[in-house]
Amino acid sequence: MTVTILPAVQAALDAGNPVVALESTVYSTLGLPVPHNREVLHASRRAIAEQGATPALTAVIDGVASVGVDQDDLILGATDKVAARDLAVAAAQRWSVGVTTVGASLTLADQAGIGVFATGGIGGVHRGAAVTGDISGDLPMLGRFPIVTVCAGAKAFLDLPRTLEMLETLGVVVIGFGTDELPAFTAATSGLAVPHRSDDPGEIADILRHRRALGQGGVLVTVPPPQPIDQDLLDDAMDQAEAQADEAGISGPARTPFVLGAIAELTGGASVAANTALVENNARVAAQIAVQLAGDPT
Ligand code: PSU
Ligand code: MN
Repeated sequence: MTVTILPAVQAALDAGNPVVALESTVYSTLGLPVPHNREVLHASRRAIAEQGATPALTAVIDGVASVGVDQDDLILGATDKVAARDLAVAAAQRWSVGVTTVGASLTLADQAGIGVFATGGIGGVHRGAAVTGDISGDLPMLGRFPIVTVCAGAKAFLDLPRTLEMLETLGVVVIGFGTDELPAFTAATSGLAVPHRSDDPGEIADILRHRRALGQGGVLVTVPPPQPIDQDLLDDAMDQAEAQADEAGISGPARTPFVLGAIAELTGGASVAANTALVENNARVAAQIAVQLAGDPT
């Protein structure tokens, strides 16, 4: 499958300049409501550029896997979610617009030779996975590709202890950036310890260099959200949102967008404000790491 790279992104890669890949599901209405999705897409790009790096939004457009997309309106209104497992189908069937998950974006970023990727929260092991088997396809892709993924942990409506266990099994390095505890997406902490801590983007770039030399896969950098929401409000909303999803019989790839939407409604938009702030913040941290990766080892 061919991957098309935007000229500005290709030029940065050719020159050895820092590049940060971005997923696109979070910027579509599957991730965030209008108009917040547009605002945060612009803010993420700006945050990356301010650090001296080039943003590369990934998506499938007219069946072409693209690294560096500037047709924002297509992304913002998209409703077709493309996981890593869907990429080949989206290409063969020439889907008009497919927004990429973390796993699909990592796959495309690796094809393009990009070493740093930013998202909001990764997919993980869902609550009740022992019965439903619902474990995000993001996790094996994090283990597979030698890329630094910057996130705010995993969404707190997931089963976070099991998500950490699965990351351990898959051999993903999990790092707290400025924290000893795993952030829980819009919540400041999960009460779970992170296996490693690093507060230094240069050191994180070095960790990726060593991973590559060993032929090993991904590094997950978890950053506390800058505007966490009230824990009790969130806990109630999550429980209700999960119950609504069960009642409506929502499973598979539709589950995460459904639960995110329900939480946004139940928290009166508080979750959206927290979500947009952390997406932009993660883009900034990712750019700082990309700048270090483009330079010399520390
Ligand atoms: N974080 C958000 N909104 C999102 C997602 C993450 O704030 O929409 C998306 C990401 O693209 C992630 C995907 O890769 O949800 C995981 O979906 P699933 O649980 O179906 O694997
Ligand atoms: Mn799933």
